[in-house]
Amino acid sequence: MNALLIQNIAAQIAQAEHILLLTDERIDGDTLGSTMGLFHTLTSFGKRVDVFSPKPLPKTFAYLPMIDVIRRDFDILAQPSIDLAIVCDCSDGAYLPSILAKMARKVPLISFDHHLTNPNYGTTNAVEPTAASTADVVWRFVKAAGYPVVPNAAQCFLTGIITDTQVFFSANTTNAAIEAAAELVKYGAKLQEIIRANYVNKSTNFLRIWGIALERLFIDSSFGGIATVVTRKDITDLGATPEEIESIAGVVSEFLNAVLDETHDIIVVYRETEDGAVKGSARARTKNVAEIAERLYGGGGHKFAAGFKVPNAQMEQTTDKTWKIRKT
Ligand SMILES: [Mn+2]
Repeated sequence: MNALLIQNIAAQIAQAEHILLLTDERIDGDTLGSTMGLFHTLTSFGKRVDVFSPKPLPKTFAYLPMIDVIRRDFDILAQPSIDLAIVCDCSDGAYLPSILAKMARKVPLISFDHHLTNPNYGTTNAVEPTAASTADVVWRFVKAAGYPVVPNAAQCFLTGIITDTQVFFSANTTNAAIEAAAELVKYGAKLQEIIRANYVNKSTNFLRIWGIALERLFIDSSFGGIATVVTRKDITDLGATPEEIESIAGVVSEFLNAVLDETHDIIVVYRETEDGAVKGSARARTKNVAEIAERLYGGGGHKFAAGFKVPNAQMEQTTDKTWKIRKT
């Protein structure tokens, strides 16, 4: 982010009377961490700020300070006093037109992001594709703008960095992210609390589902990779909570993508859902799984992280070690 852009954004914030912060619709630690970090920073010097999220928040993030200020009712959008909107970690802006249409008037939109594919939909765009997380983009802006740094903001920004790099484990980890993390700890962020909430602290049911998923790994010729299955029976047998079920496919596929040896480029996790469908979560290191998910099942997503849903379907074990989707 160059000095001119920093000045431009700081000037818009200085002039604003009432700021609306928006999370992405794909709720994760980075969109929540960068948004709430900005909330704590701006309110610390007296700015009037409201925060909107289009989706419910997982319990995992209950440790983020004042997370309850995030609201989902459209009433907050309609406040005529809002004169500036800021969105964090929203790669495509796809959900924004329907949200912005509910506002009392058209206001400038600042977008902080780190996705290479961001089409610069904001009126001002602070997009750094080389950054490991949006949180460290926002953090560098906060420092450069000379804003006060409160411990609550530090905790939120560090959450974005830690979750988007999987504790500096993933390939997108940068020196800048590691340096930012060290600074944020000095400003009062609690690294252990973030790791505990996001990476350990799993229920025994959750771990048993992991066990089943690991046991069932098979070669999946449809995706040309390795895959596993979580059935409805597994879930009812174990009495897992809806939140554990919702997160399992993403968590297992991220983990396997990280730990599998080089011979496996693609990993797919199939999960039977309550509504009688099969949902899939695919990850890859070099191949375009979004393209495969779209071709096979009309799915989509990012090149290395895609999903799909097949309605009226279940998983069928075809041989000892392989499974396929069967329409019901
Ligand atoms: Mn991110």
